[in-house]
Amino acid sequence: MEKNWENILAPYEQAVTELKVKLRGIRKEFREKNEHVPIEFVTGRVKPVDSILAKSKLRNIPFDRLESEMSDIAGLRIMCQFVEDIYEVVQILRSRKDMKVIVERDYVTNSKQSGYRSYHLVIEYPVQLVEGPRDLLVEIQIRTLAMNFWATIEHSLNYKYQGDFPEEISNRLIRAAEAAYRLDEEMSSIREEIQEAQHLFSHGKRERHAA
Ligand code: 0O2
Repeated sequence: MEKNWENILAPYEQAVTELKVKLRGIRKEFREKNEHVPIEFVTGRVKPVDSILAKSKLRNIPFDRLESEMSDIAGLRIMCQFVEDIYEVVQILRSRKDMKVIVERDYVTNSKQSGYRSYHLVIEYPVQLVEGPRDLLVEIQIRTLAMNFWATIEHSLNYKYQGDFPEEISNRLIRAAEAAYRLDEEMSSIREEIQEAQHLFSHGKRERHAA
């Protein structure tokens, strides 16, 4: 029988929409308190049906176990300026009462062989449906802007080469990952200077607005 994917994915759409609002809310709270904002921007998506099917085939996940075994049908991405912000965001999410962190993978400290770096959380998030509450798995990836730049480029190249990169490209990607790592380190080392400048800039902007 043909599956009604729109109905199946509707709760996941709801989870992504709600979490985007909540995560952007954290950003707003920090800004209003005039403190350094650890979140630069947030994106979210529900995995397209063809990707769900491809992944379930690859991992041998039967349809009736999708909900419990595919943790990234709903996915959020949080981009930060500094590596330190990533850990602050993780701490904030761990302490929230409206979600429960059930898996943590720190690919920031332990990068993948590809050079990929990012902090992954899988959370259990309750959506309120007409028939009652339902706990859904949601994957949250937290990374710096430099890590995001690298992962986005690598992801598109991966799409082209299906993971089978020519050696030249592979080597360049490794070098690019190292450069992104060094960029994060440099930015962290002048973090206080940058934050002070940003504080002065946003303060000035607010005063100009008020005038
Ligand atoms: P897409 O298109 O981003 O959705 P899981 O896949 O979560 O069940 P696994 O493999 O242990 O289990 O998860 P992992 O490695 O913690 O996270 C998988 C996701 O992380 C990927 O999702 C990517 O979004 C991202 N990711 C992991 N490794 C790499 C990498 O080497 N390069 C890039 N660009 N992204 C990576 P999907 O489902 O593969 O794809």
